[in-house]
Amino acid sequence: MLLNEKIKDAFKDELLLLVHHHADVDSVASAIGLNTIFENSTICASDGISSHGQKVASTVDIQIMEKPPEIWEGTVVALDSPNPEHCGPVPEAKQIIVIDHHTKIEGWPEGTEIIHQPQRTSTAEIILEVIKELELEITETCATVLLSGIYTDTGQFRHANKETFSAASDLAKAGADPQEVINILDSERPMIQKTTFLKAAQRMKWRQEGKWLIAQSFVGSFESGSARLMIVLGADIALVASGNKKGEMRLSTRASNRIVSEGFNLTKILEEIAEINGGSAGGHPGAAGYNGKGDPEAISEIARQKCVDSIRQLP
Ligand SMILES: [Mn+2]
Repeated sequence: MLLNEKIKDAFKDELLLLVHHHADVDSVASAIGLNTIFENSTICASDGISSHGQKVASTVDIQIMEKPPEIWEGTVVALDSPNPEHCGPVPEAKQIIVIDHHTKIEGWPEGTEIIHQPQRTSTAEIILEVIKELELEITETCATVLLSGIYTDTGQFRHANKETFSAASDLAKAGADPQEVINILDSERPMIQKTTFLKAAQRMKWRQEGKWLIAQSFVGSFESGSARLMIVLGADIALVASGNKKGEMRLSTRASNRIVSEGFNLTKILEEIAEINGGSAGGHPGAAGYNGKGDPEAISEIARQKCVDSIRQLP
């Protein structure tokens, strides 16, 4: 059972569904899934929604709050966000509930109820379980949106496990249409995204370390999509960094299934960067991100060196 009595009661209160910064499809889908079921809920995205997240949001008629209130007279539900920095500022509330599947959850205030299922391939799957346990009915829209969260977070089912397919099957039974999910998410990319991906490829440098290929590039936005595409091109590890004039930088990383299955873990590497440079890191062994301050090239280079060290320790 995922839910205790305290959590069940908290769901009866006014809900603020908080997605993480630059919210991805899984986070947005989890929020919309709950929003279709709980009338007394509001979705809040304090730092924007990714382009794919927006596509999913545009399939339903909802208002998304852009600035969280300082105090919320009810329950705050943080979705797909392993720490408060990822979705902050988090309002003061009667109860905070975190629902997440990232490897490591930390930094939440005392009294927070945490539903942590790192074996799950998406937060959307945990939302399905929560809805089932609360014995609420899943609408067709809810099912389709949750399926889009699973579809995206599993890299179109490439990282799926047995539980993923079982959840997807339940959603299909509840009326989710797989073709609709593909139509929503695989429509043509905006021009700015296409040109950014091509620039990422143009600026890419790669090196071989033993039997593994490490690629690095720099862009102004769309780091994670760029990193994912470098894996498609053949890299085993992709590091893509961006920075802004305020001195903030972001590093998005991806690793191939093959190197992850040998024990390589990007989250560990980015957590080491956070230890040296401050900022925050999080993710999964094959897909992780770092946000902090500093020179994107220098930080990316440190990460690359750490990847090399880690490769040398693989069996
Ligand atoms: Mn997720």
